[in-house]
Amino acid sequence: LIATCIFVYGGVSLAQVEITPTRPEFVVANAASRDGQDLSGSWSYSIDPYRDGLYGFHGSPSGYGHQRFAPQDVDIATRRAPSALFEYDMARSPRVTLPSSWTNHAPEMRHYEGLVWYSRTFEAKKKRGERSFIRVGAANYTARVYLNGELAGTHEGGFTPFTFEVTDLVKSGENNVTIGVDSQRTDKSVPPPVTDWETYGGITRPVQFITTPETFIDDAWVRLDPDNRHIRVTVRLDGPKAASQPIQLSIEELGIDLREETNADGIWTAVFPAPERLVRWSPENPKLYDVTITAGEDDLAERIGFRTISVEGEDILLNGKPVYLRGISMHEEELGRDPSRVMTEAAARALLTEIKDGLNGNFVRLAHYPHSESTVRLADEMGLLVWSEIPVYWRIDWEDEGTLDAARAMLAENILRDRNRASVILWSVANETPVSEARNIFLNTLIDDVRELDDTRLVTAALLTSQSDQGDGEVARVDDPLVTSLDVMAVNTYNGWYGNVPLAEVHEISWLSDHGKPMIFSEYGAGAQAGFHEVKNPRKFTEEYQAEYYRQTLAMADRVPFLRGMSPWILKDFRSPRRQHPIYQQGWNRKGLISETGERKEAFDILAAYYRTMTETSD
Ligand code: GCB
Repeated sequence: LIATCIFVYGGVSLAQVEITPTRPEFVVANAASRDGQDLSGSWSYSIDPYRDGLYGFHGSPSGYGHQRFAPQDVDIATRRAPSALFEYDMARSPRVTLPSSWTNHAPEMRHYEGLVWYSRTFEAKKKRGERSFIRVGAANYTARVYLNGELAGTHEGGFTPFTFEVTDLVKSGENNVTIGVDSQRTDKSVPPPVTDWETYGGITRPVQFITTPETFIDDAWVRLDPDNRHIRVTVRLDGPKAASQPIQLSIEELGIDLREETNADGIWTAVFPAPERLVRWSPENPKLYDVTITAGEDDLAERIGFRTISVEGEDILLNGKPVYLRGISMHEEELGRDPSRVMTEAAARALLTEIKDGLNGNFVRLAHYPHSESTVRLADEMGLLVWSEIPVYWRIDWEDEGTLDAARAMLAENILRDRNRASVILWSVANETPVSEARNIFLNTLIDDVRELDDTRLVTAALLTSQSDQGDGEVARVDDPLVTSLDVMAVNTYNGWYGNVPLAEVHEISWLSDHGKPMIFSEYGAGAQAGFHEVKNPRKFTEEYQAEYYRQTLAMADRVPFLRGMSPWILKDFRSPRRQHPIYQQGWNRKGLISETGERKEAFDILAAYYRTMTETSD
């Protein structure tokens, strides 16, 4: 299936872009359910701003390096050889609880961008015929994983999981795992160094030591076919006995029990009629079924919802019926004055409940990068439709092959992790990227990847629009050439906050599109400091200004004939180093409808009432 094509632009033949998506070596579907150990907990850490652990003097090889020794060895070595020189000692370094970003390990690490070493030990017992892996849920931005001093693998990308096999490195007894995490990005990274959110370097999701049988179910995808009448299954085994292996799929509640065999590549695909009594998953009834797959010595349990999502003309259809996306955007940042991007299930539940019950929403945009798997699983369970995106944000190096490879890898890791989640309806490939030929090629490659990895969902990207007043009032046009490749047009629009249109006139803006596709407002928003009020002639950052901004924008939205949903910016105030107004911002982007501690601002009720009316009229 490997096809290549040559893109030529600006007179230069840029590169051969491989069409086959960059798949991770291991998917490890439902990794949290795997045997092994959760290595969350106490780790020692040491900062390494000059990357001495990687390179020695004048860039020579690293010598001992932080990763070479188990924590206790440094002390033992210097006792034995008093002249030995170590300028770190992981055993006596401070300890922190992982997962966590290092923003709050110590005050001086608040804005640290660079390398940090983490180390801990764990006990293991080697068994014949068993494989072992280290899996990291997310480490921002690059990571190097060592087991017992040996490099197990490296990874780029701060928001998607990665798994390295350590079967040959692990030993019975005590093992040392050391992870070097480097948050520094360059102009070739995804995202680039400048964004509008806190970097949160560190290991922000669980680290697991996983054991599996020699041949195991690496990937299993069970979904309702877009025809709404069949269930499709794709399972991939990994290991020496992957080929021609008996395999079984059961969904007891539906009386489904299939037994077949994998093909010569260890893959099993099946299509069978969906039973009459299959209940379709929806926000109103987020029905999940227990699905079990068994192959040889391995089995995998999943909870899966079945639904279709499609587009017909300017409508988005959920299970064949038009749906309006009553949403909001959110960052992965928990409530509280000192967040560290560790989204526990409870923390995610607190935020998603504000959307579902507080705002009467049915949709969340998980911006601007893949959020944790447990958040998406919670959306499945609670009944919230999800927009999932990768951090192709603002100014990416569109012409760099390494950058494209990094983005493609993130996309594949994200889709393969979450394509069993009924809640996810939209894969987004970019946010607010300036139009150019090179950018279009880059993003179209990603769009092709999505369609190859998952043909059951919609593709979108958050775009910018052009806007002008040629005597007939302000008119906004969706004229980004990327629209032709997308299923759903999404635009970010900030009239009344950024730009020159006076707030009082925002409701008069007209929208034009001749694409015949549905559009959603992927962002609009205004900042307000919770508790800052000015009733008469309110200025920016008052709750009243933000509330009026919502009134105006919603009145504008009512006049857009092809608008099928929105995810305003944003549920909660979030940390952003760009936002340093000493009174109103103090390092926080204040466009939240709730403050960082959960206080609702006036605009919250305006959006909640708007969405409530929509549910009443659609019932
Ligand atoms: C945007 C960006 C978002 C920013 C927001 C803002 O258009 O997509 O990441 O945080 O504007 O607040 O300016």
